Amino acid sequence: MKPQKGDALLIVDVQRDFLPGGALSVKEGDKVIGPINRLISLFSKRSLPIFATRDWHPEDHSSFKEFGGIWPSHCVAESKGAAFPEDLRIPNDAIIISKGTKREKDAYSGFEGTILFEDLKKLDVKRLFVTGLATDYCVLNTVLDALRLGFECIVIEDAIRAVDLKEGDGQRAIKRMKDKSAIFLRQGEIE
Ligand code: VGL
Ligand code: ZN
Repeated sequence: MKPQKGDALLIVDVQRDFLPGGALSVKEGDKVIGPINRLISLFSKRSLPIFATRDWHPEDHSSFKEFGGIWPSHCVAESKGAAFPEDLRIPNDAIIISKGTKREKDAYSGFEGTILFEDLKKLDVKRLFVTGLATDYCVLNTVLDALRLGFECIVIEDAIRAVDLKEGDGQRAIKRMKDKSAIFLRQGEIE
C-alpha cells in the first residue's frame, strides 16, 4: 500500500501523559513511536500532509476526577505531560490540532470542536492513515467521525494502543471501526 496524493497521516494524541509513567498511561503506549516515526519519514518524503491531534485541557477540565469526570488529571495545556514525546519526530510543518480545550466539554474525536475537517478539505485529503492513542477512546472516535464525514480510513494496527479500562475495550473498538469499514494494516505494509 503506497500513500499518494489525497492521503494524509493522522497522529492521534501521542503525548507524554499517555505513555508509560505518564498521568494516564496507556500500556505499551511508547511502542507506537517507532512505527509512527517511519510513517512520518514516508509521508514527509512524498510531501503528503501530516496532522497531529493533542489533548489540551484546562486545569479544571470536567473529565478529571476532581471535577466529576472519570480520568486522572492529564494533558493540561502547556504542561510537560501534554507535550509530544521528544523521540516522536513531528515535522515543523505538521498541522497541530488541539482538542478538549473547553472546561465543560470533553472531546475524544479530533473533529470535535476543531478545524480538522476544514483543514483536511482544504488540502483535498480523501484518505487518512490513522495512528496513536488511545485505540478505545480518541482513535476510535476520530475514526468513526472521519468515516461518517466521508474519509477512507486505514488504521495502522501496530501504531495504536488501548487504555483497556475494561479488558477487551481495545479489541471491541477495533471491531467497531472495522464494522464501519475502516481498513487495518501494519506499518510494514505501507511503503
Ligand atoms: C484520551 C482519555 C482521556 C485519548 C483522552 O486520547 O484517547 N483518553 N482523554
Ligand atoms: Zn483527555
